[in-house]
Amino acid sequence: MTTISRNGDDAALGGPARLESRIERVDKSSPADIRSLRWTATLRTVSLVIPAKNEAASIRWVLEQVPDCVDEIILVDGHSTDATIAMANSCWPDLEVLRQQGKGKGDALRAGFEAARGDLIVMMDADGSMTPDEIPRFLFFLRNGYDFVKGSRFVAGGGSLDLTRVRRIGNRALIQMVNTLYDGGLTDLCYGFCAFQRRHLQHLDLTTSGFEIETQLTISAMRAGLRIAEVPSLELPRRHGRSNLRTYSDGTRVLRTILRNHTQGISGSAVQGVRRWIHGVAAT
Ligand SMILES: Nc1nc2c(ncn2[C@@H]2O[C@H](COP(=O)(O)OP(=O)(O)OP(=O)(O)O)[C@@H](O)[C@H]2O)c(=O)[nH]1
Ligand SMILES: [Mg+2]
Repeated sequence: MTTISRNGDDAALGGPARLESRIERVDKSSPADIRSLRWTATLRTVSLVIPAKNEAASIRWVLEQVPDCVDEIILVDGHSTDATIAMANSCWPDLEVLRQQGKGKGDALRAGFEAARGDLIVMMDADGSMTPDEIPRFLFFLRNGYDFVKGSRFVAGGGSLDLTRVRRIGNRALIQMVNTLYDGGLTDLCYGFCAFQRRHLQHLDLTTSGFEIETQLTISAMRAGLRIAEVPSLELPRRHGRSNLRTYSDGTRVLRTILRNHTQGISGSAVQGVRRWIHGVAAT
């Protein structure tokens, strides 16, 4: 379990103040203005969670483009040794910074989700590979009946200028596996631009610490019966610095996440049988 340390109290950060201001607006609306009251009530507040590890050179580019529809930004810093936090604080005054106690992108995201207060949570990377301009697309679906919205690089309108050939092949194989085992119709899997209704967080039952968190999120959403949408997203190359992803070991963790959770039907029994055989009877 991750412990969270916030850099200052809520009032000093001004984060909740922004959320409350919307609630106040609703309370003070005149009864005559019932239509606008209904409209405001359906807006719902938005938290943006950004995991960042040594992204000082990119974070300004990201934060400067965050659209007004975002009410709260939570940056989860992964023991950065550069000026990530200072740079982020300088360009978004209301920013909330969590200093991650554990390790890994998944651990960071779980800490950020726990701290988020918005009704809708959006997650995106800090390296400039995802464009905040796309956030309203995700929110549109969440505000129109969907529970979980995934960015996809492989639907019309999406794309990637970043994927290497090996990662593209690996991602495709893993998507195929998920679609077969979980009877899904996904077009993308290992991509960290997603959004969901915060009230479903408890059903997602997130436990992983590394890059496999995106896979666990998606599989958990499918198993929980959430209404899922995919929206086109363009992945750009990271703007500066080095990737934290290790293609083969992180790919293996994704594979294990897919197999660990598959327990349905004949193929589920077979997968769990093989897992028990490899790990001994104690496999869970
Ligand atoms: N807080 C935190 N953030 C992390 C950690 N590892 C990665 N991140 C962030 O998670 C996001 C995705 O990580 P990347 O290293 O860009 O991984 P990737 O996008 O698969 O790799 P590239 O395509 O090469 O950029 C970035 O914003 C990282 O800064 C971590 O251990 N802690
Ligand atoms: Mg990246």
